[in-house]
Amino acid sequence: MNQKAIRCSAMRGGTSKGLVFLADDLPADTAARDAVLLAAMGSPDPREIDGMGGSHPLTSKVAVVSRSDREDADVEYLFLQVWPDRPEVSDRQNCGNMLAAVGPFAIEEGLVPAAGEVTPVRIWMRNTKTLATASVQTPGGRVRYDGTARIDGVPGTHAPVPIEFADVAGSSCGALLPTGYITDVIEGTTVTCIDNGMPVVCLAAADLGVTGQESPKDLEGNAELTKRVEAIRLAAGPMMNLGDVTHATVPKMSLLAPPAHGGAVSTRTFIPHRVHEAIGVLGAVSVATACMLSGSVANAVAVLPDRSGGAAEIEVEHPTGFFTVTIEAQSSGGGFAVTRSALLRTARLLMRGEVLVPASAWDQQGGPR
Ligand code: NQM
Repeated sequence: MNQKAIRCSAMRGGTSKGLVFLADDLPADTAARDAVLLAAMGSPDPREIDGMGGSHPLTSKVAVVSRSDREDADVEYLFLQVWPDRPEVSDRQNCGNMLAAVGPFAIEEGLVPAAGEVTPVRIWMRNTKTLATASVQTPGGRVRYDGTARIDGVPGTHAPVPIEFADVAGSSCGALLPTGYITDVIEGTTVTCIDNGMPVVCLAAADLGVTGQESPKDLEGNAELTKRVEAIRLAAGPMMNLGDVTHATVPKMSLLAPPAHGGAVSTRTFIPHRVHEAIGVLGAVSVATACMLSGSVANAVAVLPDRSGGAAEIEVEHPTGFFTVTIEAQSSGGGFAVTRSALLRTARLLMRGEVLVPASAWDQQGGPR
């Protein structure tokens, strides 16, 4: 046989799309696994024409799911970013959009039994060693995908998948403010480096000579801007405890401006070379948190909602609409701690079956178990 068939599902999670595998269906060896995933996606090739990838980082994603032995989790989720145009697979970031697909997948695959109208799935996110709980609609014991929830960046309405994070501060960088400061000056630009689930460098769009309302295409086509943003990113990496980030997909670079559509802040986010058509989930959580932090670059441009209780609903504007993040934070004695973040996603099972890779991809690197 010159092709190898591997069980998997294709799923949309939030505003992203990718393949979802059971860990046992992939090679245990990392190099062998990555070779298989590159072949499955058709990378390296900007069009990913010989595979399932969608030729953009947002549609070239992989989730690997397994049962968890942890007391506080039902399943484990490893996110892998397959670069469309480079033969690289990275586990150096998490993805809150594909996370939305993990709960439904876990129930579909029998890893978690449906429990009434709504089944909470506790997910250990292996990339960042943090926990999330996704609430999946399961009337009659089956995952429900249709519904009335709308998220910007996805046409139509679907069943809601609310997601809660207890504590994701310092998930990749070790601290909410990894440099130890609320602002730093990097390459002559004042920035706020923050990690509340995703390492993000917040920059004022105006400081970079743009309005922050440009389209992703226009920003990607601005050679002077992209060069400057990348220079700041490469310098920020070691300062954020991420080491050399030349080949990493973090930190994300979020250009911020005052809100233009009644939200709290306007964003255009380099992830890190393409500009997001919306904004990543945990990227939005980090930006929303920065908005609440007095003295930050984000706080300076944000228009914050009134906060009666502890929670704030921060409406993050992005190129295709809004992303609402609920943040509960406590400030005391000069300190600032986020106690809870919550948001809404939707997800949909698109295909279930087998992905076929050339046998040579499966057999190389010593082959699977
Ligand atoms: O920040 C894109 C996405 C993401 C990541 C990216 C994400 C997150 O939209 O949690 O969801 O920033 O690489 O899928």
